[in-house]
Amino acid sequence: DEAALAERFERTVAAEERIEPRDWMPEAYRKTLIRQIAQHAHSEIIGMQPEGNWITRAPSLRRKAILLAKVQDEAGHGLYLYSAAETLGVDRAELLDLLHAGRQKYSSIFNYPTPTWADVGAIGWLVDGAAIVNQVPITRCSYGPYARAMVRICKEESFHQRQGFEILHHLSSGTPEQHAMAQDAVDRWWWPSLMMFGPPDDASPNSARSMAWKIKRFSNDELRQRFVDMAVPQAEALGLTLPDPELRWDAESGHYRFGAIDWTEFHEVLRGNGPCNALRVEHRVRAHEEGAWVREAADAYAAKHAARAGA
Ligand code: FAQ
Repeated sequence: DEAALAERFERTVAAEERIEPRDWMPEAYRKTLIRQIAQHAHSEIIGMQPEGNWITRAPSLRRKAILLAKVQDEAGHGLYLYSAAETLGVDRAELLDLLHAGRQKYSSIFNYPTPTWADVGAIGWLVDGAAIVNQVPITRCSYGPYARAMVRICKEESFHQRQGFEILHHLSSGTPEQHAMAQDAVDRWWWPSLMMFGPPDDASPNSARSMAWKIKRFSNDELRQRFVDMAVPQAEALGLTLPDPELRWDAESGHYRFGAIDWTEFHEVLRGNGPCNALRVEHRVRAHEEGAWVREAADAYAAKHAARAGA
């Protein structure tokens, strides 16, 4: 009966074992996972756009090959994640419809523009850096398919982060114009990267339950702090500064203290009013419509095979 199943679920989670697709799970657990995994998948595929903007204009063949591979990796991450969501009983097509209708979210970070080549470096260093800090703990998520997808994704993200760091290092130690371009990109991406971790703990409605279910292992603020502590020495190694006059080492806590985040900006971006929200969704919907013939061809092919097998 339901009470026994619920007890078994609680025991499995408490014992650090995994919940698998065929196991009983509370409806709210399933809904939370679908929400988070879908949002994560949407972020991966919308996240292809800001950097995709530079594929045709990368400054050398080598840079272009690396960037192409990175953007393809993001498409692959999207696919793993949609597949993980499908194990919970939803259809990828359904999730895409919700994204296109603005009824499911994707990460706020991908609503900012990429006007210069240095933005590709800043995204790799800061955005992939933040993604790693957030996602490594998800390799221990209580839901098996999501946890396993994260293992491979994190390996690829750490290559992405290093390529971003290397682009910025190259620019930072180049001509004064190149150095200024790198600094400008870091100035624009720093605060939005801190917002990727989500609202502060006391304004995060989902955290308590997701932590009790071991979907989330650390709070939004804990992970944000971990990211700042990692980024500050890396910025020093790059010879770049972070745009926060209040940033300082606090020996007592063993952490860097940082200034106040502009949560009004975060909420505006979530409401669809960021600099590129409309552009990102329009582009995604257009790509989906232009790809309709591929889906139709695949369906026709599958139907033909099924008919032949039945004959
Ligand atoms: N943007 O109660 P909480 C990548 C929403 S990395 C937009 O704290 P939760 C790699 C949140 O959904 C980016 N919305 O929520 C890459 C909730 O709304 P809802 C993707 C945000 O879930 C790199 C509401 O605010 N990574 O793609 C954001 O417990 C380079 C209240 O928030 C992931 O998705 C935000 N930043 O914690 C690709 C990681 N923050 O749904 C290309 C997995 C919060 O109730 C290029 N996700 N919201 O309407 C998570 O770890 C969690 O979902 C959090 C939010 C931490 C994002």
